[in-house]
Amino acid sequence: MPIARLTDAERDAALAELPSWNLREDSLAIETELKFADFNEAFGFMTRVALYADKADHHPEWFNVYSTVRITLTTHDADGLSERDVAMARFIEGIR
Ligand code: H2B
Repeated sequence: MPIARLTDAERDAALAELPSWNLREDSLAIETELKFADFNEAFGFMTRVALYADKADHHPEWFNVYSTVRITLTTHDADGLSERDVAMARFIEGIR
């Protein structure tokens, strides 16, 4: 199901409130990197994000090595960024 892509102004306004997130070079995704004390902390965090993703039907692209988690958010159904990516990034900011 298609969902609206953010306008450049909406995207920039959202990013201004998300200082830990960077716009990917192609402007179609936002990215962040998180460091935890150890794997237990990292995977606990990932579990909380996974439960959110399942409920919201919106899923992160992510990469984990031990205590590091890298996350890319984009909306495939929008071919770019949507409000769903912003909502997920805000959720992540609340628990990181
Ligand atoms: N996650 C992300 N990141 N983007 C999507 O477009 C998307 C998704 N679409 N999770 C959902 C699932 C869609 O494939 C299902 C059918 O609702």
